[in-house]
Amino acid sequence: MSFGIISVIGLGYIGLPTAAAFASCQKSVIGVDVNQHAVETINRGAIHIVEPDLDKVVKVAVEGGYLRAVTAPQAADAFLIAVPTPFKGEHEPDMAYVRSAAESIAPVLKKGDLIILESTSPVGATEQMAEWLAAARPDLSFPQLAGENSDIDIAYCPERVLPGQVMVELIKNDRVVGGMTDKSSRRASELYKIFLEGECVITNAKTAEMCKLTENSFRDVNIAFANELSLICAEQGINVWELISLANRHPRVNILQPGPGVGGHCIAVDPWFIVSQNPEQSRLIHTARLVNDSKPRWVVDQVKAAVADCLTESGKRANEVKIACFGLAFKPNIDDLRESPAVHITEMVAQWHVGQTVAVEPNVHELPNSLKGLVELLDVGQALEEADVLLMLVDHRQFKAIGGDAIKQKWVVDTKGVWR
Ligand code: SAJ
Repeated sequence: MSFGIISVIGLGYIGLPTAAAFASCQKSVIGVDVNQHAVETINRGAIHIVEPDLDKVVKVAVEGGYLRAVTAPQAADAFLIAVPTPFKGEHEPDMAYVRSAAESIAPVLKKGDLIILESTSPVGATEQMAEWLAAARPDLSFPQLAGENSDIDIAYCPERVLPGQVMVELIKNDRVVGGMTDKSSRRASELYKIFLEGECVITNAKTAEMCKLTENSFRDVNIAFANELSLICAEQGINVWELISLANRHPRVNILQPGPGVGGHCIAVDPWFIVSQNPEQSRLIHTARLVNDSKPRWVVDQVKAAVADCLTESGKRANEVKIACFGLAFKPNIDDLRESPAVHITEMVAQWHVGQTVAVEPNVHELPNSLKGLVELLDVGQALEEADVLLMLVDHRQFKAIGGDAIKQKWVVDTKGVWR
């Protein structure tokens, strides 16, 4: 059965690009989001998030009449759920948004519909979602009881696009499709093939759920290795970046880069889903999380040591020392400050330091709430001119372009090895 209308629930960093990708293939797409501002913005042909090239695709899709946004679900032939799955309490996954998305589409479901969960989820989430749907619609049959003959098909298909490159990776990356039945998998693959150039690789729902968690945990563990090396190298007086580039010349070694910590809403979150479901078995994954989460505090200690040296050597009083923090985003060349270690470190530094702390972030015009009234936002030139201590937190292209001779300061804490 073909898909006349496709509905995407959740129009954020994943849902909106996905909706736009279907619409740009001349499919009729209904985007649903509880955020009225997002819905109005999209219906004007504009976007409420920052992602290269997304604005153009959304504009064309809306103006062509293929994409429209609404605040409450309407009937469709396929529903893709792309809502957040944060953690709560002791790092347990919070499935409240998925539940409420599932319950919101239940009233408009009809025989023959396909539902795909894309949100990063703990193992078993797709079955759990199917249970919520079945409870809401006892008149329809679902795969957990009716198997291949169910009225509704359900699959899990995780997104795996890299923020900053979403519009390319969405089309090119392979997709893992985990249907609750073979029919569900086949239909989900058929749906993605509308815009996908990568391959659809079919498995079951549980394996697909674990696959997504595995990908991000793999990256977290590897970043933790680099971050741990940076601590060891600091003790040993070895330049960690030189060390890594040398070690990476070995044909089977490929170490990632240390930094101020791991941020964003994926890598710092998803490994906890594995840990919370398998606390006994996931010792390495758990430790990697702790290593990465402890890095910001270590960076702050480095800043305290640099300020102490500055006081001794310059003869200034602490309140006369100005610290400039370069970068607030959670990674280079984006404006996303969510779960950013750079924001957290800047806040800790500013709270500790009695003198002035300033931040430089070329990708934003306004400080996040946690820094308002605490630090001042300066441009690169001013910060280099006025600061006594420099703290490099995010290797944005503008900061990498600063030549070594432009840095006159003696006291530099460089968490990205950019100004070495
Ligand atoms: N980081 C380092 N050192 C590195 C690489 C990254 O410290 O060598 C830090 C970054 O600065 C950042 C954090 O890790 O703070 C995460 O950045 P990232 O670029 O590794 O990943 P995300 O969070 O932008 O996107 C990840 C991707 N997952 C993988 O590469 C396995 C993406 O493909 C996923 O779709 C996304 O998570 C997601 O939504 O789950």
